[in-house]
Amino acid sequence: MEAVQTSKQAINLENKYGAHNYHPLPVVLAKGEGVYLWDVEGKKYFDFLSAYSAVNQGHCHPRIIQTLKDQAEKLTLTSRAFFNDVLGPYEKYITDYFGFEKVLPMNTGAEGVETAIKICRKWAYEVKGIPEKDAVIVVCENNFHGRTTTIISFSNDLGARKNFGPYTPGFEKIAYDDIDALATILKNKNVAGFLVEPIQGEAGVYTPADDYLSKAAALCRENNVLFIADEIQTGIARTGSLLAVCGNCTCEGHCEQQSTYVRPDILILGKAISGGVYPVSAVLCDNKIMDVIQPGQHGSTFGGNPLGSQVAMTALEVVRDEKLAQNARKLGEIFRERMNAFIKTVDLVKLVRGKGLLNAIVINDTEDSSTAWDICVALKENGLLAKPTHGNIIRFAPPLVMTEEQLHECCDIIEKTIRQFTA
Ligand code: IF1
Repeated sequence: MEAVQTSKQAINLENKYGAHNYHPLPVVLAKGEGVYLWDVEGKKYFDFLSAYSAVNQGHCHPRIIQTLKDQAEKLTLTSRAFFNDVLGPYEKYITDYFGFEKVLPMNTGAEGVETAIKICRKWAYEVKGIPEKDAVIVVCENNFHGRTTTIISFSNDLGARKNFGPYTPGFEKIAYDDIDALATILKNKNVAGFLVEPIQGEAGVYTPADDYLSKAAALCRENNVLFIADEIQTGIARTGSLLAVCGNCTCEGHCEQQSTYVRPDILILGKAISGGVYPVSAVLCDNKIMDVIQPGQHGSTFGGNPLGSQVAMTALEVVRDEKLAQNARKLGEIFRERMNAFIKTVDLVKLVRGKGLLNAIVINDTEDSSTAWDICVALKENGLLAKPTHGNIIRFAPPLVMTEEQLHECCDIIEKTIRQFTA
């Protein structure tokens, strides 16, 4: 294998031999540890993206890596044609951890969402009694749930869906954070489920009204519709509680008695469930829903493999042991306080919004301007890595293991960099 000696070499190889399905920031990373990343030339950066909230536990967390190494030397994959000695204990662990009766283990987030869609539809026909092929799943405008053909069928992001048709039918879109719109569409008795992000990440970190999720879940219950929470990006302590649907709870575990907890009928997890070390996703629900899936009706080669299952258990232990939800809550409040104070001093930034350590700033420029991108390139030069979501919005999502001192250092870098554009 040709090891790269320089960043330029790596970029050239990717340009020549790789599909151009991304436009990365011009930095080539070679090492990660905790909140830090190093490029090929040895320059050190703060990571303020966390691989889109997949490395909440920090890069190469020693406990997770050790688990990976130990299991990798024993057994990595059996397929589900046979049992293995890790999957059962993992399934018990994760269902206890999140308070559901069953889990269907998959690999990527999109597979988790596809799995939830299939379970919802099958439940609609076999339990709710909707006529076959008539099930409707309600989604929100500006959603992001992955990039498979069915999922982009209900996206309104042109870049994600153009020329990938014909599209999968059976989805209706409503405005996000609009309870009346949901109440109206639920008059359609063929609605089987409501698939929603507790905070819309890719759309630009849109946090809904405090009572949106609880009212939405209540409407779903009243209409015998499944409330499906996509916590692939907002889950695993990112927003300052174990799940974004936990509301303002700061416990490290999962507690149903918490007053603001909005229990989904189907919970979809991914990304940081494995600490960014191995692709693991999970779909959790109770028997009355999960039991519509019988042998031979759904699965995947790597789903529930012993390596990913072992890694996920350690990654979830780390969230609890290191109180990452509480740290995310505390640091998130400090971050937004500093950004709000800073925004008062510059015209270039309109606002900061977010929850826990999932935040974004909105640049005071047109959607199609390159300012947000240019700021991210300058941030890189100043030792901090972040990337715009859409147009003029920059997402800030550091690993949840960050210390208060490191956060202040990062805020100093962000403020200094943005001032370079206002001089
Ligand atoms: C990309 C961001 C995008 C997700 C939610 C499901 C998935 C994602 C709420 C699918 C994945 C990733 C995908 C990556 C960029 C990133 C992302 F919001 F996190 F920034 F695109 F919107 N549900 N999000 O956020 O999970 O199949 O990727 O494991 O595709 O560019 P996946």
